[in-house]
This record gives sequence, C-alpha cells and structure tokens, in this order.
Amino acid sequence: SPSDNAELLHMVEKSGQLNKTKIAEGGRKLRKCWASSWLVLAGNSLMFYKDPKVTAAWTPSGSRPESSVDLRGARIEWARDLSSKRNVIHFRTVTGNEYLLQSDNEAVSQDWYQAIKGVIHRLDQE
Ligand code: I3P
Repeated sequence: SPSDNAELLHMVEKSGQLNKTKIAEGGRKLRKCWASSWLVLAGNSLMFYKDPKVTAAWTPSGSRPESSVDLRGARIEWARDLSSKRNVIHFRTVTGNEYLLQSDNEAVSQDWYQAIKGVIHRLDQE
C-alpha cells in the first residue's frame, strides 16, 4: 500500500561524491584513511555508499549503506588544523564519531556544509 511504501522511502536532500575519512569512534582517535565515498543526505541521516548506486530522488531504506550517521545533535564546522587538504568539513555525532569530508572544489564543499548544517538545525528545533 502507499503508506507501506512511505515507510520504506526517504526523501533525498542531496547526494554526491566526496572524499571522506573517519577520525574518531566514540571519542577515540582513529588513523586517517581517506577514500572517495558516495554520500546521501536523507531524513535524519547521512549515509555513505561505496559506489554511486543511489542517484534517484528517493532511496529505499533497504538499500544498505556502508555506514550511516544520525545527524540529530551533531556538530559541524570547517576543519582548520585537522588536515593539509583544503575545503575540509569536520563533523561530530553525539556518540563521538568524527568525520572529515573534503572536495578540491570549494563550491561542492560549501554546498555540502550548508546542506548538512541545515538538517542539523532543523533537528535541533524539533
Ligand atoms: C596520513 C595520510 C593522510 C594525512 C595524514 C597522514 O598518512 O597521508 O592523507 O592527512 O596526516 O598521517 P598515512 O597514509 O601513513 O596514514 P591529510 O591528507 O588530511 O593531511 P595527519 O597525520 O597529519 O593527519
């Protein structure tokens, strides 16, 4: 039924490719490992896929990302001293997982920064 479908679909706000590395897990520092990742921003989540499989406006919740983070209560800022790369976004979840996201294209990084920040702010107000 349509209502069943509604539960299985999340509206995609943004998707695209960025360089990504996780730098902390539960507050514990990790060794950087930069890799290209396909990001999907949908609902309360930022999902990471290996390949750009999910390109449509809607993604089924059954399409399992490699990993996914809950943006509720997350913090985002421009990384200053955390990388030698440029246009680096730093964000941290409430559980103390930290990621760096980067593109050599400044506009691409800016767009992602604004989109993720927008979702975090919306969730803050709920
Ligand atoms: C890291 C790798 C990263 C680099 C990081 C290095 O070395 O070169 O790209 O981060 O710098 O430690 P390895 O491959 O041996 O793990 P940036 O590219 O973000 O600068 P860091 O240790 O100064 O963070």
